[in-house]
Amino acid sequence: MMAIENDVIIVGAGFSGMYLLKRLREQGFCVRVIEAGDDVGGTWYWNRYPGARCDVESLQYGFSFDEDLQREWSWSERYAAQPEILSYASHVAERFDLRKDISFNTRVTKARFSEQESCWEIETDQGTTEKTTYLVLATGCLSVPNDPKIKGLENFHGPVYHTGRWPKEKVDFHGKKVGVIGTGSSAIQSIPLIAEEAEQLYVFQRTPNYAVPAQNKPMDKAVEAEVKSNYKTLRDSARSGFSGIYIPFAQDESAKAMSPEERRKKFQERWDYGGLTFMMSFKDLLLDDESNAAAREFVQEKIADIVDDPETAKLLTPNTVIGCKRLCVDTGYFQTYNKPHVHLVDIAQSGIDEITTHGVKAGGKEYQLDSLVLATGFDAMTGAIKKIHIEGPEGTTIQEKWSEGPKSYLGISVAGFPNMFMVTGPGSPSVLTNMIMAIEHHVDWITQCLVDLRDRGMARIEPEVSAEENWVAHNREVADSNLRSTCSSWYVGANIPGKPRVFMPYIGGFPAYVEHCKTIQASGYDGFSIS
Ligand code: NA7
Repeated sequence: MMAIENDVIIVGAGFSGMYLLKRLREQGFCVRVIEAGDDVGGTWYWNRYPGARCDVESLQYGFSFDEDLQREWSWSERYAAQPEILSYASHVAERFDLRKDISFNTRVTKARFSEQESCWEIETDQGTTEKTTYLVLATGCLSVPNDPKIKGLENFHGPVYHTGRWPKEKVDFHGKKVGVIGTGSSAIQSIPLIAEEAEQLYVFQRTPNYAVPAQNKPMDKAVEAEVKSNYKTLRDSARSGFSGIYIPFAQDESAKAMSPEERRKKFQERWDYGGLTFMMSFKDLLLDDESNAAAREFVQEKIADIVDDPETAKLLTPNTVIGCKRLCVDTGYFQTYNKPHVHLVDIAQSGIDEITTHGVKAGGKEYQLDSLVLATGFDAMTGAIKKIHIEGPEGTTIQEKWSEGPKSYLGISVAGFPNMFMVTGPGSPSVLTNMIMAIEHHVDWITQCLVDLRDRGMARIEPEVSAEENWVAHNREVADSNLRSTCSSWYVGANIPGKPRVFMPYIGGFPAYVEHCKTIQASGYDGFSIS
């Protein structure tokens, strides 16, 4: 019988896997990370499309776990772009000597729990097999690209790029007729830059999205120095914020409590400030449709002001709840449609007819193209986990367990899958927060859990079915009271044909969630069975 070589195998070397490796290693665990890419960085490794940028401010996005690390690193912009974040990931890997424990270019294909040996048997696409006591899925929330099933796609004569799987080498669109399919965040970030190069750009839009300006700018050195003189204050404020983000404005009023003029003034202030804080203009924008309507009308008017052609402006204007689909943050997106070589093609009614060898056919008309960009998003939150054949001791797979939507306890663990943890899994605040805050919290919780088990001479932990059911019910209850659960977004799996519609992230707020996890840990793992 093969020995159990590892205490912990971590799948994924994005920010979750990297920090987890560091924490567990310093606690004396034998840890191996398995990563499909050829280097660290996760989301920021794969999403190299032009304009890819974080929509959380740089000073809040970096790791907080090491005082020297957060002081020594300098971000060049208010919102960091992908290349800089990837350099940061590389810097972290070097600083903590992480790469030596990471197997790159290796994808985990199968994980089976052996009851007999009480361990996970891991198989990879490189033909390797390893055993581990604990398995941690640090596979990311947006890591499996959604490849749309469009008739004829395989016949297209030119290169086809997916934003979530962008090549490392620079893609040059100069002199090219380019088609972009999709108008979500990735499209909204990339279109202005693709338009700078392309000879002609055709954007195929099924659903328009709201976007607010990032108001990105070079890092204000005075602000940076002030933050670094007392980083803890910023981090503490971020952790106490609903989304794990520090917002420099009070948000204690209802939009309905103000006159339309006062409301506009406040929206305008937030618009000028930039970024996702727009949705925090008032406390009830995602709780009350009337308040939400005030916010969306403001943005609708902005689109009409920015876009010269009234017909194009109308097509670009959503009329749904703002913030229901994740709000996009842009730099010059709507302005790009004022360029004569940028064309919006409305495919809302009947989608794309087919992709031909030389273009895209929609509404009976063929658009001749040299290159195609699929900005069609991800199989979010559950995609990467369900891609691995994960089999619990009873032979049940995660695919079967989650056939009606994900079920978890705290978004960290799953009943029927002992000694398996997820970082920012479905059922945790994850994508509704500053991911770094959520990752650090989960990693610290999981590390403490493994240390506690070791101290107690235990080696098996699994949530009880009743605790999981209660957590799932609580998730549903908070989601039902929030406007965010009311539309066809990737939060509910609506972007993937056939995916069960369940609001996947926990929307009760980051501080409440952290408190909950803390109580459970302090109680000796209430809701978990330990042996
Ligand atoms: P999104 O937000 O899921 O956007 C994907 C876009 O692609 C969206 O406009 C979709 O239209 C469109 N889409 C998807 N499939 C098709 C097909 N088959 N035909 C036409 N159009 C299609 O993904 P992003 O990568 O932009 O952003 C994901 C997150 O990453 C984002 O929220 C940030 O958190 C970062 P639809 O709306 O479904 O009609």
